[in-house]
Amino acid sequence: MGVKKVILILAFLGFLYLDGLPLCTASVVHNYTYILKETKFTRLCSTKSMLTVNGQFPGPVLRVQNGDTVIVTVQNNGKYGVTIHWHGVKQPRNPWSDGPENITQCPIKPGKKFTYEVVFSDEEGTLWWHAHSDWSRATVHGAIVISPKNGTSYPFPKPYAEEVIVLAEWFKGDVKELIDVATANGSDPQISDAYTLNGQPGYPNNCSTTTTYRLPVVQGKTYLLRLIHAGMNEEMFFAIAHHKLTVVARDASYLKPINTSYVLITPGQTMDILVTANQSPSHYYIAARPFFDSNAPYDNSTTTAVLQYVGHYTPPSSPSFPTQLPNITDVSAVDNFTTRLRALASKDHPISVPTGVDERMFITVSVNQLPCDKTVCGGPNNTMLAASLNNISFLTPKIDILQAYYRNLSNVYESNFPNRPPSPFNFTGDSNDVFLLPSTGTKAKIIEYGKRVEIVFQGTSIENPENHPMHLHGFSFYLLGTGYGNFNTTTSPKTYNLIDPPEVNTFGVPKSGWATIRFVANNPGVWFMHCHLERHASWGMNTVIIVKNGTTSATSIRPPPANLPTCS
Ligand SMILES: *[C@@H]1O[C@H](CO)[C@@H](O)[C@H](O)[C@H]1NC(C)=O
Ligand SMILES: *[C@@H]1O[C@H](CO)[C@@H](O)[C@H](O)[C@H]1NC(C)=O
Ligand SMILES: *[C@@H]1O[C@H](CO)[C@@H](O)[C@H](O)[C@H]1NC(C)=O
Ligand SMILES: *[C@@H]1O[C@H](CO)[C@@H](O)[C@H](O)[C@H]1NC(C)=O
Ligand SMILES: *[C@@H]1O[C@H](CO)[C@@H](O)[C@H](O)[C@H]1NC(C)=O
Ligand SMILES: *[C@@H]1O[C@H](CO)[C@@H](O)[C@H](O)[C@H]1NC(C)=O
Ligand SMILES: *[C@@H]1O[C@H](CO)[C@@H](O)[C@H](O)[C@H]1NC(C)=O
Ligand SMILES: *[C@@H]1O[C@H](CO)[C@@H](O)[C@H](O)[C@H]1NC(C)=O
Ligand SMILES: *[C@@H]1O[C@H](CO)[C@@H](O)[C@H](O)[C@H]1NC(C)=O
Ligand SMILES: *[C@@H]1O[C@H](CO)[C@@H](O)[C@H](O)[C@H]1NC(C)=O
Ligand SMILES: *[C@@H]1O[C@H](CO)[C@@H](O)[C@H](O)[C@H]1NC(C)=O
Ligand SMILES: *[C@@H]1O[C@H](CO)[C@@H](O)[C@H](O)[C@H]1NC(C)=O
Ligand SMILES: [Cu+2]
Repeated sequence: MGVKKVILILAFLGFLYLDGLPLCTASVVHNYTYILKETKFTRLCSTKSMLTVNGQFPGPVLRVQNGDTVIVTVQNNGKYGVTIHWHGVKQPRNPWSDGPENITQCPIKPGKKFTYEVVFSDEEGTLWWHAHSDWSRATVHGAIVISPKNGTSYPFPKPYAEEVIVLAEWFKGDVKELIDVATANGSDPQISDAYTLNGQPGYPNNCSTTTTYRLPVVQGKTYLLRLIHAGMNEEMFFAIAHHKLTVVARDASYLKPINTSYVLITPGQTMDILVTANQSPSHYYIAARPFFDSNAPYDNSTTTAVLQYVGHYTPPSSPSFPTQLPNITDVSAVDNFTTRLRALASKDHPISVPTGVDERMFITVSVNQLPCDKTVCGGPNNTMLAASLNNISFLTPKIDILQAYYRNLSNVYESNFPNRPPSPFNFTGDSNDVFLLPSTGTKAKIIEYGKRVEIVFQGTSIENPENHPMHLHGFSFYLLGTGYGNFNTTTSPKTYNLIDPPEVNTFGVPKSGWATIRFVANNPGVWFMHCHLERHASWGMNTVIIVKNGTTSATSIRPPPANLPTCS
């Protein structure tokens, strides 16, 4: 997982002198070059060509310090148009470099390039980058490591070493073909053939035992694992045999340390985890397997790596497996972990939860069916599977919404995404026939700059209830609470954590339950909001939040960069 750092320069050589002491106000700019290209990889005994960045899977690691800026020139030498998203980077005033296809830019066409300016502000910990076009992120993704600023340190003892761990999903076939076929047919897409940990399926997958990823550790030392879930369609449990984990950050925001024997991570999320090599020198399996609790098809396999103590000893013929790794349908294991998350909320890492609310939204999150647009479709009862927010299944436009908004183009999107579903119903009851059929459209929600926004996401039992990891670009936000059943405006808010809620960018809306987030709309721009299960995003479980300019240039969208990809 080598870093392909091309050049490192100081951007501003502005030093302030105060009583003769130089106060460094410099911000550092890093230049990276990403070449998108088809590369051959062999996994599970078969070889395929797939889209990669710089020929690597997972892709290169972006390494920055808190507050830096990264210039990434993406040259597309692949076969189709692609965009790149910097997941969890807020990009203040700079939606132009956010990435989602036809939301903030049109795709970078084969043979063309585009230069992203990735602006870090207060993020610290681990994030990741990934392609944001169709399902190309399956193979085009990598870590972003954000270290503390000079003169500051982690809010925990400095680990001896750190390691990035990327979970992903391996499809033997061509990912673009399989999603194109499923989309045209309205059917469930094919499931993956294995999960990978740092690019390797590991034992017990076929042809994987000798190539298993190995993490060498020195007995007595503490390691910082930067865990990223880059997988497509399933949440996952993760554990290490005989070792305790201490979770210290999520989505590049610090937590009160959580001691646990396993974690649950959804696609899109990142977690910083301390692990001390305090067992007898041996080999131990690191393992991840899905959490899945619905009728949809899913990959039920397990991926492993080996935590391998250095030194002279006789290794076991087979490393021990983490018996504490919860079973696939263990909902209580999910809740026991996710409800423990609390922001660190210290003097050095303060939080500021909005106490009031100016804009209140209630958004239902549903899987639906649309009528078949041909003779035979692959969805249930000859329909096409769909998904919606507030009963609107999102249609991706052919011109990016950011450009349409900035240049005032009509007929690209509508500004009427509603604050409520069309009519109330028993969301988590027997409602299958009520809102099975959604409406379709490209509707955005417009929010005034500076408003305090609260969104309650309500899972429904339409078609196929399951847990939905929702993600909003351009922000991190406070997760105030979650619960099962219908959100109750009287009783549910009484359970909110307004003291130290975790600050996140992706959170699970429990199956047939609700989740509430709060944030200040202080980042002008066009920001995609969607389920991070890729099949639901493909079916339309998306919308767009447009935050208007404030009253000053410092609170307004920056001018567009040169050479934005053209739409056609
Ligand atoms: C932080 O320290 C590194 C290494 O000395 C230096 O290259 C970098 O410019 C410093 N960053 C800032 C913002 O001063
Ligand atoms: C880094 O990239 C920026 C933007 O493309 C460019 O202006 C600058 O010259 C590059 N720096 C170096 C040292 O190449
Ligand atoms: C390994 O391959 C065999 C033969 O194709 C297959 O039956 C088996 O399910 C595979 N095992 C795994 C773990 O994928
Ligand atoms: C995984 O799913 C396959 C196919 O549905 C099934 O045959 C197998 O028993 C399942 N394995 C586990 C461990 O649940
Ligand atoms: C998983 O299920 C199996 C079989 O029901 C059980 O023996 C095992 O204890 C369970 N594991 C956990 C971690 O709950
Ligand atoms: C979850 O926590 C409850 C209460 O502490 C406990 O009874 C249950 O066994 C836990 N479940 C798992 C899977 O750890
Ligand atoms: C679409 O789904 C139908 C019904 O399941 C099936 O007969 C047909 O083969 C599918 N077509 C494709 C291209 O997958
Ligand atoms: C298919 O249609 C029948 C009859 O309307 C209905 O009873 C059944 O629930 C439907 N199945 C699904 C999966 O929607
Ligand atoms: C909604 O449906 C659930 C599940 O069927 C039921 O338990 C609950 O009582 C219903 N709520 C209302 C208000 O009808
Ligand atoms: C909300 O909870 C209160 C108190 O339990 C109950 O009286 C009320 O009926 C609930 N509201 C709805 C819409 O279910
Ligand atoms: C927002 O402010 C910028 C900078 O002043 C300006 O160029 C732009 O036209 C304004 N309006 C929109 C919709 O971005
Ligand atoms: C995005 O727009 C381009 C035209 O600029 C179009 O070719 C492409 O299919 C669109 N992407 C999606 C996902 O609709
Ligand atoms: Cu979803």
